[in-house]
Amino acid sequence: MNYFEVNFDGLVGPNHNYAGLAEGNLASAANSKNTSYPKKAALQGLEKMYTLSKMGLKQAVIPPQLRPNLKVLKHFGFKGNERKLLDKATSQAPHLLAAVYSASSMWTANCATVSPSLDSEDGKVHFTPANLVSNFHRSIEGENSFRFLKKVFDKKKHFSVHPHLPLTDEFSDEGAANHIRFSTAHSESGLQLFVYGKGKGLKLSSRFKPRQDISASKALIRAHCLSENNTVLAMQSLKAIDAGVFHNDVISTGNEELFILHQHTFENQPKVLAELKRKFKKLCGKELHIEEISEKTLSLKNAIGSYIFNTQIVTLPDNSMTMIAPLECKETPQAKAAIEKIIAGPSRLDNVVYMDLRESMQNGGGPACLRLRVILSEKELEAMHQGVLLTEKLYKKLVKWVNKHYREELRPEDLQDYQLVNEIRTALDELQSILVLKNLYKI
Ligand code: SUG
Repeated sequence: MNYFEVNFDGLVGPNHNYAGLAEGNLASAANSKNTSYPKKAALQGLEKMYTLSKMGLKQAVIPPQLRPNLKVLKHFGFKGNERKLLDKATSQAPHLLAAVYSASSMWTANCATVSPSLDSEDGKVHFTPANLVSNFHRSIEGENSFRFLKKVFDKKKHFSVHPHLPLTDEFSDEGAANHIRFSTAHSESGLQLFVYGKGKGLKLSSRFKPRQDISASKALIRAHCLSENNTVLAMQSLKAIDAGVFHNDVISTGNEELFILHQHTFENQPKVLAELKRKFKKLCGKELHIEEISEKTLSLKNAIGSYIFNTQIVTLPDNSMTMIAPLECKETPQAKAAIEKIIAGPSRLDNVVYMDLRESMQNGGGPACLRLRVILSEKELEAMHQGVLLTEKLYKKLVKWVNKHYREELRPEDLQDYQLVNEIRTALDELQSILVLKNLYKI
C-alpha cells in the first residue's frame, strides 16, 4: 500500500498582525506593534505550498480562523452592536482586542497532534487538536481546529478526531510542534517522540514558562492507541526554554530516520538519545541517523535567530531529502555552514531550498511551524475531503483571492477599524466556497 506525507499548511489570514502576544517567543516580542503585510504574508505561505507540490509532494491547505472573534469579546462582558463592541474593547482592553484578532491559527504545527494508522493499535489515523492554553490568544483556536478536522476527516472508518484536552494548565498541549515521528519510510510504522517542558514535581525553567505538560503528552499517547514500544517521552532543556525555545520544533527537526538537534535540546540528552536509538532499532530494524549540533558550532542564540531547527525536511519521490529553510538560515553563517555540513555528510539530505517567509518568521513561525504533517495511505487520502488539496488550479484561485481581499499593510490601530471586520468576513465567506467547506464559519 502506498502512503504519503501530506503537509497541511496554514493559509495566513487577512488579519495577520504583530501584537507581541506570545510568552517566551522572542520574535513575537521583538516585532510587537510593528506594521504587518498580510497580502505579502499570505503569498509567501502560498509560494511555499506551491513549491512543495511542484516537487511532487502532497500538499493541503488549512483555512484561517474567523477573526476578530467577537463572541469571545461578548463573553468578556462587552455589550452593544459589533461596532460598539470594537470601540469598547479598543478603549478599555486593547490587549483583549489584539488577542481576539490574532492570525495565529496560521501555525498549523500547533493545530493538532497526528498519529498515522500505521502506528495506532486500532488502525485509524488519530487527530487531537491542541488546546493551546498557554497563551490566551491561542486558546481560542482549539474549538475551530476540531470543527475543521471533523469536516475534513469525517469518515469514521479511517479517522478518529478527538476533542482537545481540557482547557487547563495541567493538560496544556501545543500539538505537533512538540512531536516528531521517526521511521525508515513514511510507508512503514514508526517511533513517535513526545516532548514536554513541565509537569507536576518537575523542575521549572526560570525565565519563561514551558508550554507543554507531560500529562498532555501521556494523554495523547493513550488516546492515539500508541504503546511503550513505539513512543518516547522527553523533557525539553530548561536552558533552551529560557533562551527562547518555546516549542521543541525550535530546537530539533526530523524526517524518517534523520534527526537533527542541538546540544541543548533535552534534559538528560544522552539518555533520551539512547532510548530513541534502542527503540528505533527494535521497531524499524535500522539505525536512527542523529546529527547533533554543538553549542560551539551553533550557539543557542543563533539557532533561535536563524530558525535552523524549524526547517521543514521532506522526502522527495526519488527518496532523497530536501530541506526547506527560511532565508534567515542563509544569512546566519553558522547555520548555513551547519546545513551544508549535513548535506555533504552521509544522510539522505542532499539539498536545501531557502524561502522568504519573513512575515511569519517575525512572529516566531518558520517553515515547520506553518505545516501539519499527516501521513495517509492511498485509501485514507481518497477518503478525506478533497477540496483542501492543493492543485495548480486551487493555488491560482487562492492567489487571486488573496490579491482581491487582503490589505497590503496593517498597523496596530487598524484593528479598531470596523471596515476590516467586514472585509475579513467577505473574504472568508468566499474562501469556504473555494475550498468546498460549507458552513466552516458561522458568518
Ligand atoms: O505560539 N506566535 C506563535 C508562533 C508559533 C510557532 N509555531 C511553532 N513553533 N510550531 C506562538 O508563539 C505571535 C502572535 C503575536 O504576537 O502577534 C504568536 O502567537
